[in-house]
Amino acid sequence: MRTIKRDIYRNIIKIIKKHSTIVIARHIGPDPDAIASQIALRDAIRLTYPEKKVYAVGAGVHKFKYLGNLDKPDYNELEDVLLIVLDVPNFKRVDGIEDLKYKHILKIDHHPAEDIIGTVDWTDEDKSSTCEMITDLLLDTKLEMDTRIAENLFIGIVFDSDRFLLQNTSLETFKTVYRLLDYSKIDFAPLYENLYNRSLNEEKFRAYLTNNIEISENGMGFINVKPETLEKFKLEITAVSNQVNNFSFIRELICWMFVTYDAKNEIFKVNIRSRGPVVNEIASRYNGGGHKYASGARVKDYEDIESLRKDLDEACEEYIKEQEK
Ligand SMILES: [Mn+2]
Repeated sequence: MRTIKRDIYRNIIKIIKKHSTIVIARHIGPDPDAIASQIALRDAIRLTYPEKKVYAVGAGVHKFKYLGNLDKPDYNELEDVLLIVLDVPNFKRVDGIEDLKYKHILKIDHHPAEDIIGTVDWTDEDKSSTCEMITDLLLDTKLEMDTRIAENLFIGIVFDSDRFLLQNTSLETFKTVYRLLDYSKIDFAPLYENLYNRSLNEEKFRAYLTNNIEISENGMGFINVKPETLEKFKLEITAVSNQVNNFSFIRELICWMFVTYDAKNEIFKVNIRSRGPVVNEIASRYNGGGHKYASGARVKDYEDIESLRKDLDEACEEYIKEQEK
């Protein structure tokens, strides 16, 4: 295990060293793990190799501006590019690389592998977050880390593990965080402010979800949040995905799906969470995927929503039967 890890680090440093231009991308609809890992790795490479041109690309999200700025390079002027893909396993979900020509891919991700295969590929489903992986990489190689980088990595790990609450948290996660805090000496408690401060409207919206979620006799929760509801609460569509983890410890729920309509792309976005059956295989049948117990899907009509709902309900029913045995 140890030597495998050392090999991967050596290969990662080698491929970074070999390229003078590097573009770092991550998934569409980014969360703090995606953006923080991207910005932290960019800044670490810049710090270690000031002569390299390194860009973090993709659409910015106002809410996560505190993590740092993204770049908008002119792709026509770039040559011999190393594309680093973080926190995403499939090409169709990579943000902002449509017109980019690249030579090699370095992939670092904690999702189950899909169609992206890096020239150098570090995929580890046992990691809580991409930020956990980047933290290990920076601490165990010559790549440098400053306070800002350490803060971003801490935020990414805390977010993706939901404060070490989710099943993706491991002994390794705590070891990595211990090493990160010990090395950087960051003052971490104030960082929660950026991550968790929210408006009263968002809290009222959570109450709305609690009051309106429909729960089947198999413990399958369902709510379709209409655009007019979000309007009423003066919230963005992302408010729904922000709330989906908050339903984790409700006894009556085994699995739940939150539906929103993305008018811009004319598609329904579904957030799925489970504390029973594995759901990413089901999600993958509906243009989605993700982690075993935290997945998403994108579907085009009500028929597919109902069919997904039924599949998840059946998975819950089977799960209950299995538990009773
Ligand atoms: Mn992640």
